[in-house]
Amino acid sequence: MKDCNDEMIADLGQRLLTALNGSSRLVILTHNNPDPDAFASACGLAAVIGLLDPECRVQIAYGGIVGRSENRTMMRFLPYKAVPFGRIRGRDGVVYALVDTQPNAGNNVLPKDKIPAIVIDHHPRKRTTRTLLHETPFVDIRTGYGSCTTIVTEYMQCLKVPISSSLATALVYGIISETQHLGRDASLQDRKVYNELVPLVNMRRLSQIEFSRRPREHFIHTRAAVDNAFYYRQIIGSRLGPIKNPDVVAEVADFLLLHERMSWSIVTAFYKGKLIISLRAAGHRARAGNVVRELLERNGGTAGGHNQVAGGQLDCQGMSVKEIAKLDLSLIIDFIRQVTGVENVKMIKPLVSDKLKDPWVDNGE
Ligand SMILES: [Mn+2]
Repeated sequence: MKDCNDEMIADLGQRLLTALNGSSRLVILTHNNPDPDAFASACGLAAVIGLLDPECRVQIAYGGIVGRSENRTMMRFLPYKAVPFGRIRGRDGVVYALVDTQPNAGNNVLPKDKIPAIVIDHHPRKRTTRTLLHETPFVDIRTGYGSCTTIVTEYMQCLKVPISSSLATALVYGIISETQHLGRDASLQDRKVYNELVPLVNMRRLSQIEFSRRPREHFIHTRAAVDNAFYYRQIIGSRLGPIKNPDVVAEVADFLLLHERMSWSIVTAFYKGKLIISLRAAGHRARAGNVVRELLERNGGTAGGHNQVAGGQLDCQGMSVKEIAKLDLSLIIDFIRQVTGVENVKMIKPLVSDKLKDPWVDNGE
């Protein structure tokens, strides 16, 4: 249990209540295309607010879609319902909390004219988020934490919020999916919280979530990703071209990094007018977040991440398909150059195909 003295508890509860400022409605927003860490953090915060101010109506909402099978299964079993933001009606008088994201980070649907009441996150602050964070009454950003869920769980422990089995299951899945069972970007705090939650978990349910059954599309995506997979020295990657499910990008990046000889994976795809990029690194000190920021910010994109997990996006509005395809390939080459130091990157080799397909010419859909 996190060491909490009475003063700290009173202070944390009071600070959260002060941030809410007596509002009767709170919408907890996750980042777009929410992942388990985002859902679990949102549920944990909902439980905290539920105890601090039972009068306050709390809703959980997100932008984008939930595409990954594990995340869809998880969502079915969450102790609180999470809905697309468009379904939140009557937004007057609503205050907002952001979890696993920050105002103006480019990956959430917080209305442009709103300053959130609460921000809880474990991603580094960005230039774009600083001003709004300054005006946010409650900000807790701990970049040393492997998961945002861990921060919120510590609140529950401090404030003695009861943790049901379904909540514990969500929290543990949030932590283990974000950190690959505490092996990736995890801290001592993540591990401590995990150990305390595990006895409460419904293991059968957790297993159902982690090994969720998949639709046929999953196998189609996997096939396309492998067909398009390339490598250059210790870098593996795949360009997916236009896709319908943005979660596939991160999923494929994780999958490709399973290759025993590779230390980096990069996956790109095009979704809703944006080129999205996912990076994974095998090394604990890879600084993938910095690498992707350097890669994308010089092209006007937004990016962020941790040591081993990172991602970002580039707006392609007004560009032709040909230009986007060219940008897509040049990002890959830039990345390879950045990581290997090779100035003149000549050829990326297909991993299993005879010849690499151009996902922009023929993406099989
Ligand atoms: Mn997270």
